[in-house]
Amino acid sequence: MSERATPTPETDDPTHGAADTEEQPRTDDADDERPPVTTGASSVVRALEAAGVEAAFGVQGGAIMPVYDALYDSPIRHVMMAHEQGASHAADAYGVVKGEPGVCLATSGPGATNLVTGIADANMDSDAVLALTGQVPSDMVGSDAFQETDTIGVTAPITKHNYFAGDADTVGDTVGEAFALAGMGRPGPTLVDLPKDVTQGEAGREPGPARPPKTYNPQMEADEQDVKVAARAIENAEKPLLLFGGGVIKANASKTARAFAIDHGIPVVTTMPGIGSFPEDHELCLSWAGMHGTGYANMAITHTDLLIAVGTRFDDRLTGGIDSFAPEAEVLHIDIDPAEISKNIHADYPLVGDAGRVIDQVDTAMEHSPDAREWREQCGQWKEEYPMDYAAPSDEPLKPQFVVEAFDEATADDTIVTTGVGQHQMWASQYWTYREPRTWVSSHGLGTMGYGLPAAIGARLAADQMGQEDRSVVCFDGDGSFLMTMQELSVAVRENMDITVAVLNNEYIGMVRQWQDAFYEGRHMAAEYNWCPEFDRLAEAFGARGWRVDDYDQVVDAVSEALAYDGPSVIDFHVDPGENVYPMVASGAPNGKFALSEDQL
Ligand SMILES: Cc1ncc(C[n+]2csc(CCOP(=O)(O)OP(=O)(O)O)c2C)c(N)n1
Repeated sequence: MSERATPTPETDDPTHGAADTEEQPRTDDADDERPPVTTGASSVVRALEAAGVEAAFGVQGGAIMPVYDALYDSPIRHVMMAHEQGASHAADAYGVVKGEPGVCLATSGPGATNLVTGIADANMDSDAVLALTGQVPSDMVGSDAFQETDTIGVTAPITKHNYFAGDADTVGDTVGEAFALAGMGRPGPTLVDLPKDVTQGEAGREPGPARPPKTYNPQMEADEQDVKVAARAIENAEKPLLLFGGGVIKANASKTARAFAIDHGIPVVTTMPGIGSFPEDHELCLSWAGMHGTGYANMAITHTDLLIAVGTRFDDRLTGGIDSFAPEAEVLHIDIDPAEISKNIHADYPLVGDAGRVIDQVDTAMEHSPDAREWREQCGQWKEEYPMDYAAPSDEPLKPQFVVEAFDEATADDTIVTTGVGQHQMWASQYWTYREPRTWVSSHGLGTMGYGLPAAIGARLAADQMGQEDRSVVCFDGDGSFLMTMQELSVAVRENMDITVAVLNNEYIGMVRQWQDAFYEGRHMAAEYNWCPEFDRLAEAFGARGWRVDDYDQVVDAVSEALAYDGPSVIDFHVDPGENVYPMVASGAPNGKFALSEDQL
């Protein structure tokens, strides 16, 4: 949530960012080497370069061709995706991993509408993405021209801001502004719609540096008086609980947040997007709370007397019933977006500002830590009482949780995990121990099936560009989710990307089947695939490596062979179709009423 576009995430320096590109002027020599800006399209590309953009994901087409033509001369690495949805998810994940806005491109009409799911996804998760869309020439707008869609109208509700470019000379400035805005303050997707006459039109000037609009000045520090009052509340709390949301990671504030929790001995739960902000193997960590969060995180939320929430929008998957959320607690809410304060959950102590800076302010204002020894012991007891485990009887099929654990065991702590949406996503978040920010890359707010594979492509490129070629990228996918975007495997093969896809194949759209069993008397309407392709053979047909695994004794070898293969690989794990995700808090129920089996729902 800080001003950023940082080349190295987790610097905990919220002052650098896109707006600072002005501080790094190019040398005259470098200027001389570049062809002059002659068209709107070359100005667009020059603006991207000036903002430090190193990669873009997209699909060609008539109205965006001038921009692609200008990219021909650019060092920006363009990854041609199979589908524009894949481009938007890849850009999103690239941005998450790299800590700067990801860029995607599409032509007008269907190209732009295919981007929409990824833009909406980025918007829900406050991920910084810049989308550039071609548009029919300005004088044809409104005429139902070939491939004309009102992209501005369609994307207005799902972007932080969007722009209709009107002038070849200034279009580069607009693109720079959109890039800076996407990454600054509370991040989000921005879009610039580029009519063909504007990108083809003559331009004679270099775009200026990427700068957010002058009117956009997010508050970085909280009011000092409010901070003092909040500090007293923390000192006096008997059962304080930190709730770290995705905003902690976006603000590059994980180090600061960790130090605060540890110095003051305050237990931590995270939201799902906040996974990785605090090491899950730390004794203070209760992992994530909410619908499928841990029993102990949900118990802590239920009994805390002061919930210190940082960078979260209190999504309903976290809160369950609003009225029953954290019933014994006062709420201290730190967020950079004032619109989030008391939107869903009333904040007794609202602190608006950048997560890292405000935590620092509160820390400085605190005269002593709360006396939370008994509370910490209580949280520890809940961990023992409600452990995350699963039964794996030998007469039942392979359990998906075992596969997740096997991958976690076989990979380093900095491994990046991406997922589709469904049961597999929940197991990937429950049975993997996340220790670092920006290692958990998933679709939270929108819940977009198909996010996993294109996200793995974006994550892979980001890691490679950061010089982390040895880092593993693992995508846990469902059979249903994989079927939605698996064509992007062609991209991974073409670009020789080292990613491993683990399909937790239950031959169901399993999360729907679980809900049908729990809430619709087991009527499996449109939830069962009575036929599924052989994903290992399909992978081989794409030019990737493929394995099929049915039994426990095949898991370890397949995992290590797939990880060792330097290129895209797919393991089709045939897992127990009847396995369910627990714990589960039913929609709208109190967090403390989590079920551990179907009969408790
Ligand atoms: C694009 C999209 N369509 C529909 C849904 C509704 N939905 C949520 S989970 C789910 C099942 C996912 O099935 P699969 O990917 O096989 O994963 P599983 O639950 O079996 O692990 C569906 C259909 C969704 N989240 N996204």
